[in-house]
Amino acid sequence: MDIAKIRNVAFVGHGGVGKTSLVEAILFACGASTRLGRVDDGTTITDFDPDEIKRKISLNTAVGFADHQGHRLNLIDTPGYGDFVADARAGLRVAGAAIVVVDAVAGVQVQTEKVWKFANDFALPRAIVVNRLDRERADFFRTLESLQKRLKGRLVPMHLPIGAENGFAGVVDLIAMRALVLADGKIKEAEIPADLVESARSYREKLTEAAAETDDDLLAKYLEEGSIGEPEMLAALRKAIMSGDLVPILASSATRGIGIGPLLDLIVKEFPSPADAPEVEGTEPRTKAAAKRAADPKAPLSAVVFKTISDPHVGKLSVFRVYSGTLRSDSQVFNAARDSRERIGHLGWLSGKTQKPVESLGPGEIGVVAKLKDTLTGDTLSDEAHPVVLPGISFPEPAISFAIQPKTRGDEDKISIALHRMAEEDPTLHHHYDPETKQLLVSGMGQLHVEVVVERMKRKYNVDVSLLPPRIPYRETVKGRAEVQGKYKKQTGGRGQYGDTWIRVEPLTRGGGFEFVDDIFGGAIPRNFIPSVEKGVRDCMKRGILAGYPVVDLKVTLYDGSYHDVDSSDMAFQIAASMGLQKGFMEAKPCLLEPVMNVEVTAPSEGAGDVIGDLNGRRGRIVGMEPDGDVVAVRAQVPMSEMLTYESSLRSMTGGRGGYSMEFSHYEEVPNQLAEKVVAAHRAEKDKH
Ligand SMILES: Nc1nc2c(ncn2[C@@H]2O[C@H](COP(=O)(O)OP(=O)(O)O)[C@@H](O)[C@H]2O)c(=O)[nH]1
Ligand SMILES: [Mg+2]
Repeated sequence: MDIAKIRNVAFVGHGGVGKTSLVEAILFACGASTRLGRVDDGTTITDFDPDEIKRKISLNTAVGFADHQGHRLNLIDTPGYGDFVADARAGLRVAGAAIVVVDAVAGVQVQTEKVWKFANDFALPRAIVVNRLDRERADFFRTLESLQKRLKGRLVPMHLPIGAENGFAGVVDLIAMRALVLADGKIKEAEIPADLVESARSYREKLTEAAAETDDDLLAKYLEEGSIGEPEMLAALRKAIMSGDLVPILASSATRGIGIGPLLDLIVKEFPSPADAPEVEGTEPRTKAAAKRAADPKAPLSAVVFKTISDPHVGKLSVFRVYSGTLRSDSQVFNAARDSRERIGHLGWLSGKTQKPVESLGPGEIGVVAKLKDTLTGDTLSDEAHPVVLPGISFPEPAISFAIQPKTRGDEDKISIALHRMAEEDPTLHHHYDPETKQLLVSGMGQLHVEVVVERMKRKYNVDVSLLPPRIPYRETVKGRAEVQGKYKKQTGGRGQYGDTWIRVEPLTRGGGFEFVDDIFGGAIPRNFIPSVEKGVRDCMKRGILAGYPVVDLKVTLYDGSYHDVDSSDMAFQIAASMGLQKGFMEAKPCLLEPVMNVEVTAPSEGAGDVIGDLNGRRGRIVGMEPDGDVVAVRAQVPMSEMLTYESSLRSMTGGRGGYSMEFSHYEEVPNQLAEKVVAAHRAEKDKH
């Protein structure tokens, strides 16, 4: 395949703006599909997953390919809903350009801003498509204003809409200065409608001006002569779009098929091919030296996996983009970061869930391969003789955790296999078993994300689970001192039991753990029973005394006791020590400790006051605040128990524009009133059993 004729384009934007519908319309227009699918019918090529069909939203990045005027278009359709938008980053990572889709009613939305930043991270050239122009209250010019105000860059219309709302019938192409109008179900070229001629001229002028502005010589000429020639203008425009200096704005209705042809023209004529991109830079894994790879089919291989699909029947599929060299079917490649040789079986081009077999894939191409054993999303495949690791793909840390419980006893193994597989295809899904709370915790980007995981687990792996809020891992400790006797004596028939201990219970500093001191003199307790005492104390601490949580930061000194020649035993001393500790603990001002989290919230600046007030209400302590443009990052320490419902509160406080992450910081004493509730809950639980 001719590298110069490949276009890898990612469609990104807020959820529900029509990305999937646009990709569908393009695939259909190019003849890559024989019928135009609809998101609402669950028949599109790129929303093929049953969960996507059920919810009518994209959850995964998917790829479709089409051939147009001798060009190969790889269209990367990405999700736009908050919980899933991280996958859009993966799609952008391998794209050569981005189409940022916005809704003509809603304008710039939360995720529009997010994907815009993602596209900045990869310095991608891009265009904006104002879609759904046929809807009621759709307004191209209001949307234009919202775009120019909220997104940074030189944003200029390349199209104007003809008609509005239900009367939206076509577009004026400001480059060719022609109209493309829908008539009898077909797009036809026409004269620019009389009432639009003036504004078309003025917007073409703006486009020319913007193009000239990106080139000093051209600008000088433009200012001097008042105009520039068409070929110069087109060349400057292309250069400016390719460099990202200028972002053209187009108009469309994906479902009516308006604006699709010009969008295709833009992709083919103005967007870069993989040959236009600079050499990719990575590292040589052994020497850690910088290594470059050119988009040359004869260069050593480098390819980046940007999506992993895991299916219980088909196995694992890895979707990748080749950067250099040629990947062939039935070959072996090297995953240097994991030090693993991978066998390449059959290669394919990917169109939604369908594969088209292909012998080899060259630079710039996107393809799929089955059954790589160690390779995960973000990994580089290379040639073992010339290994290289290209930059991976970063995914955000999970924001929310749930405990997961099987509905059927004995399903634990199936759950852990399912979670393992699902985490392979979804880098934002994390899980771990907490031995203390005895809960399996599943963490994700939000509630919807975790709910989708649960459904997928049922459908694909046939395990039914319920979600519970995670149990808070409280701790118990003391604030005071006590000296007590723990004595166990039993004499009923046969051999009796006798153990007698005197212990001192004291607090250690926070994080001090446990210290056992043997302070026995003169053989009050024989040496061989001292470890029994320590074991009795430790076991009791593990079980908890106040509310069933482990005891920490405690010093126990064994300083006296007595024994019986016949009746004393290991067991008797363990029991005596445990009885002593329970008594001493309760006398030494016991208290509960709770985990406190480091929380970082990002919110629009105008919402910062609400966010801080709310964190204070959650017993939080604000430790810092950093403005960053229109958003502000608030750092705080908040008890974990107050953060269980944070996601939905933050969403409603910030209109969905806020985000947060958290991690464990330290333990702190629980205020009295709350501690009483935890203790009471423990008693109630115990009484039930
Ligand atoms: N009226 C109208 N509806 C559209 C248009 N494009 C998409 N839709 C509808 O908007 C909804 C979301 O579209 P979808 O392609 O899934 O958006 P995505 O989330 O950005 O991929 C679906 O119900 C589509 O049928 C359009 O141009 N006009
Ligand atoms: Mg979609």
